[in-house]
Amino acid sequence: MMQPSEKIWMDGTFVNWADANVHVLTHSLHYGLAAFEGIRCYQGKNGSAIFRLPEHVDRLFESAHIAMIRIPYDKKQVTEAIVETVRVNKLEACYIRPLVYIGYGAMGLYPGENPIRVAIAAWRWGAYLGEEALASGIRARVSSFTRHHVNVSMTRGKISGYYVNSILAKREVKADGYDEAIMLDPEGYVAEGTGENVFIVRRGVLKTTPLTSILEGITRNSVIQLARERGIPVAEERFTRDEMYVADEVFVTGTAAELTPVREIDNRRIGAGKPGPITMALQKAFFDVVTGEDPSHQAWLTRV
Ligand code: PPE
Repeated sequence: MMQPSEKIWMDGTFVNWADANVHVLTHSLHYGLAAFEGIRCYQGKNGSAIFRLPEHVDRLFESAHIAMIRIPYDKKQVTEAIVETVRVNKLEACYIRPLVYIGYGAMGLYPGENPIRVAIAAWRWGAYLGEEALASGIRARVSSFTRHHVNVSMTRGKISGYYVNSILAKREVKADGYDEAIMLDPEGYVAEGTGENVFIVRRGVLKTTPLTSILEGITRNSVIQLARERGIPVAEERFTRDEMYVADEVFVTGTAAELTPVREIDNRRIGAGKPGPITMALQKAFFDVVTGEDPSHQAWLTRV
């Protein structure tokens, strides 16, 4: 169970957590066309700061644009509402979930003039895959479900309905005792995790899936930059499941998952079976930046 906070921003006003309800005939609830974000706020040495807020707001608007949903606020208003949501809930570190959805009005697939509604919630959310996962790595399995074909779902959009695919994949691997699923694209190349991008390290080169059939992860972008700054060569290239098996290191990135090492895939040990040196160096670099220990990326932090 999640830990409730006090208030949720809904369509311009704060309502009590327990009263943040919608009509059961809300269009998005039935058909899944909605856009959302996942953002983290970290407590650091100079107070709390939201990580890469402008990039998350941009992506929310891009997702809505792809979905042909017109957000009835501008970026400045949404940005201010997100900061305000963290403040009114007096949260030092939290996960923030903005959601843009099609409200109650007409039913049927054509949403017509149904109102577009916006909600922003924030709550305390610790390590997504567990503290142990961050330290020692997870056991993953390649899913029997295929990630979206680019002309089935437009994966540049973080669109609610797309996550049906992720939930099915996640349930399948959890039922079999694994921590996370890795999905292949329709051609059989590695795409992404259910809620993470995938990286491999082989012979000193960091490789990650190109942005053709995956979500354009903001953590992915941050980790690529941190790696390049440390002189680690980065290639955005397709790779296969067996290339993961023989990689020296594998890790996944996401706002929720942060930078989580992968120690086993499809019952094959990855590298030494524990988080490798490049993975751990990048994980430390990431946490140092988000908490302000490393002041070199102040521009990524929005003070609350
Ligand atoms: N791929 C997918 C499919 C995905 O959902 C996420 C984020 C990423 C990659 C990484 O993107 P970014 O967060 O910008 O680095 N998944 C969000 C939802 C997780 C959830 O369970 O809800 C997240 O991490 O917030």
